[in-house]
Amino acid sequence: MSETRTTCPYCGVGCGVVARVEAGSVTVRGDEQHPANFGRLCVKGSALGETTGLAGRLLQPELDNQPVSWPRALDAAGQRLREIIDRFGPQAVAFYASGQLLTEDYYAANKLMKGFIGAANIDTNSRLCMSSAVVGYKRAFGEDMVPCSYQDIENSDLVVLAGSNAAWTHPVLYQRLVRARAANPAMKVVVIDPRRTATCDIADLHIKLAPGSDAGLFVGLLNALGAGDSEAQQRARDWPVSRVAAFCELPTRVVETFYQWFIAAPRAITLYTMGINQSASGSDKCNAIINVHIASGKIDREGCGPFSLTGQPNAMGGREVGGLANQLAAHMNFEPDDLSRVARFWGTERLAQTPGLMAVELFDAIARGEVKAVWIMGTNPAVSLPDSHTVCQALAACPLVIVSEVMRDTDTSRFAHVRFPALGWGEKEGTVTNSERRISRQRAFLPAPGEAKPDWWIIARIAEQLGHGAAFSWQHPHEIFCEHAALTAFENPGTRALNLGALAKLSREQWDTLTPWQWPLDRARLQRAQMVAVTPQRHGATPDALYPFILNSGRVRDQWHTMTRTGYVARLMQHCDEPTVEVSVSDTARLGLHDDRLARISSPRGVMVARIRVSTAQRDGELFAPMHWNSVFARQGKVNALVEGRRDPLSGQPECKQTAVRVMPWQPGWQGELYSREAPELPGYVTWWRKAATGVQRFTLAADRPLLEELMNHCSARGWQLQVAQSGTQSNLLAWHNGALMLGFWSGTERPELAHQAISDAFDQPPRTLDARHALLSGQGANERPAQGRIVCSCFSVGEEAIRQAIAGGCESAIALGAALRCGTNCGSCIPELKGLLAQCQVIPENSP
Ligand SMILES: Nc1nc2c(c(=O)[nH]1)N[C@H]1C(S)=C(S)[C@@H](COP(=O)(O)OP(=O)(O)OC[C@H]3O[C@@H](n4cnc5c(=O)[nH]c(N)nc54)[C@H](O)[C@@H]3O)O[C@H]1N2
Ligand SMILES: Nc1nc2c(c(=O)[nH]1)N[C@H]1C(S)=C(S)[C@@H](COP(=O)(O)OP(=O)(O)OC[C@H]3O[C@@H](n4cnc5c(=O)[nH]c(N)nc54)[C@H](O)[C@@H]3O)O[C@H]1N2
Ligand code: SF4
Ligand SMILES: [Mo]
Repeated sequence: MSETRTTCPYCGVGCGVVARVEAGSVTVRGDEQHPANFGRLCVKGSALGETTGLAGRLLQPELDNQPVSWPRALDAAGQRLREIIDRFGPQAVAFYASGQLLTEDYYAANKLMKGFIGAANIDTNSRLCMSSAVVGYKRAFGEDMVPCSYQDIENSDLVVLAGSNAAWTHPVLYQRLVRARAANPAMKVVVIDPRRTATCDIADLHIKLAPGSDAGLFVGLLNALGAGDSEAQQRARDWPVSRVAAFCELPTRVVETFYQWFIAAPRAITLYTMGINQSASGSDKCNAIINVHIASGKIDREGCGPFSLTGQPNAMGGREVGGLANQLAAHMNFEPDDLSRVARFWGTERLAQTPGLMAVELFDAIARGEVKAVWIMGTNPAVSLPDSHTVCQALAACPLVIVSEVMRDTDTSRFAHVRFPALGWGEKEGTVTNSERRISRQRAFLPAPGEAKPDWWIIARIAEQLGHGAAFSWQHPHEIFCEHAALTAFENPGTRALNLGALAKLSREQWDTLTPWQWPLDRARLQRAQMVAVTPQRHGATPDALYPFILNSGRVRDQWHTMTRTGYVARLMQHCDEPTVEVSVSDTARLGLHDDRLARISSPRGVMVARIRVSTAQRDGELFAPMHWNSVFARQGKVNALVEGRRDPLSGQPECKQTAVRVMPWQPGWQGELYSREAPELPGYVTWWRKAATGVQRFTLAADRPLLEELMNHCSARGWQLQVAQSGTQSNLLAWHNGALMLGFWSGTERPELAHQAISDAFDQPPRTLDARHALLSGQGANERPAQGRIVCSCFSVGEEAIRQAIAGGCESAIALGAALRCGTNCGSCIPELKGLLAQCQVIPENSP
């Protein structure tokens, strides 16, 4: 048994984790000593142990879909890159990296691309995430400075969450807020979101504004804060409450209440994330928020400030090393002094002199054939970039696609000519920086599996192949960290706030034992902060008769991004196991949509199939779908197939939150469930969803043409014995081989109700009696527990049915439910849903203070 202190690889809260390896199995608990979480973890963090298995991992390099040795893969990749650089110049090469890489990996990638290949075409998925927030801070403070810490949230009088569903996306931080508010009854919480989300659970005011209209609300607040002679304040005078209310589609009293509270609060903090950043005018929205903090003096002191929460575990580290195409390194820019400084520090004559291509632009350049080689590391752009059909076409046509991945099969890796197996969480060593500028160590506690290597190592080997080995001769990530820290301190007499000089001389042992370290605030910069004049814009989606709805997209509680790790964990799929589309009650009635049935959503770019959730949380005319599903987990489940690539001209960040679409009911000819030892190839006419199950493959299916015959042929061809039952629209099939169950299929006009546990058990332990086999064929188990309904509490697997029964039995509060069933007593993320079940049909009035 051994214990290792490390950091959670999911969200930007950056919780400390203690990982324990015992007899080959990994369990985790929160690190009581870590200042981000003081021992707490959310459900994703608690399930980390379940993600460390090797199923689906890429464990050997691959070249043109064939496994090869490292020397062969590196040689081929190096040679192909060299050829392209020699013929077309460095601008024909690009890297697309990730806020999930460790700082050391990120630094190495940036150094190779900008410093030695000599083009700045390295951009990252952070472009889709917080690039508008970076522009906002730079314009206000002259540098990318996050001016708040988590403690400020606890010590504030007014906490405003704008475009953030923190209850699901920054759960441990949200729970800190829940506790702080309980301890301080005077504290108020305002949530600004067109949907009522779980985050609204503790809101004193939910501002359910029109999508994309946030700048109007904050510019109006700047006006309400009173006169001032800056350009920003003068422009804000055109925004009286009446105009704001009309622009944001809000009752005047809601706007007034918010303004009164903000003005009256001695301390106020605004937390903002994707509802603000993912906008064609996201940078302006960030500055509209920063402006009200500057104008009211609610900045640079405890409990105050504009706090952009970062999404990814190392989005901040990426910003520190200059991972975006329009930054240099260590918070330096493409300006003469900075260029010369970085070139001298790296000892290079090839440093890129101008900014490179930003994410969406980059894939456009690939599509046009201008970029001929792309190396993708730690991100899955075929799913996460808008307009994914165009992205896939670009990748399919690109002469050289290199992918560094932990998983073998992803939507993106399907296009790769070279696949490099990367070490994953728990296997690699390095640092990450969380939302509050705190640097923590990720430490290895598992052996390197197969031939997987750390990302920095792969980058350094390719640098060697390209003839730049001397500048990449590191033996260990500790050396990279110190080099990065030294660059931040190089010729920095206080001109750059990012100065990690204190860490530049850490010995290997000191780096190994580094405890969480927060870089200090630069007060001088905050005191010189500038307001930026903002003219509120509407979002750019243009609904019309053909595409009359606005589609919003974002996260669900228990999945992480493109599901490559969380999608295989049964516990994490209980809460939401298919892409859903949330539709308002009156829209469902108008369009003939029904809860739990299927719908097709389409835009001019593509189509998505999702299960309908009738929701009182949605505004009329608006839909919400998760961003997570992709071609590995569903057919037609990708929301980005619909999203356009409109983006902010300053930050390049795409407007993922608003797309004009239409939605139509889809009643398929049949729906079914398929269990199989190995995933069979499903014909193109079947729509399917992969479910996480242990020891067996499970799919939910729907189609207009029957599948039974094809499945029977599939089984017969393998010599399996068939057991078939057909009556009316129902057809069921079991296939056996040497007494073992190989495949089971159940279908009908509606989704069949099955004894799922008994079915997956039968793959392990085939039923002995004929009766039991017949029961199985009809989808029933001998002694199946009663259906639990949808799992609400993932930590203790408590289903909706049990909760409803407990409520019927007298539980009147979330606390009482917790005492009876344990639900909500671990991470607390499901408490909003418990309260929802308690409140049942009794809807909390929206927009009422
Ligand atoms: N469970 C889970 N947690 C995660 C992640 C994950 O994949 N899963 N990913 C992490 C990452 S990288 C990120 S960036 C963060 C994102 O964290 P969040 O930004 O909190 O998450 P989202 O669900 O993308 O969007 C937040 C909210 O913006 C709202 N919104 C949409 N349009 C508007 C608008 O015009 N105005 C306003 N005010 N709100 C609007 C949406 O309705 C949604 O509720 O989450 C991090 N945490
Ligand atoms: N419509 C819509 N689109 C969105 C969003 C939205 O709200 N709506 N949100 C956007 C945002 S904020 C974000 S951050 C992006 C996220 O989108 P992505 O970054 O594309 O999503 P991930 O699934 O996190 O991709 C990470 C990949 O890296 C792999 N990986 C994991 N660990 C390692 C490692 O150590 N090394 C290497 N080399 N690979 C590793 C994983 O298996 C996975 O394939 O999506 C964006 N796209
Ligand atoms: S809140 Fe974020 S960092 Fe903390 S355990 Fe959950 S996913 Fe991990
Ligand atoms: Mo993100």
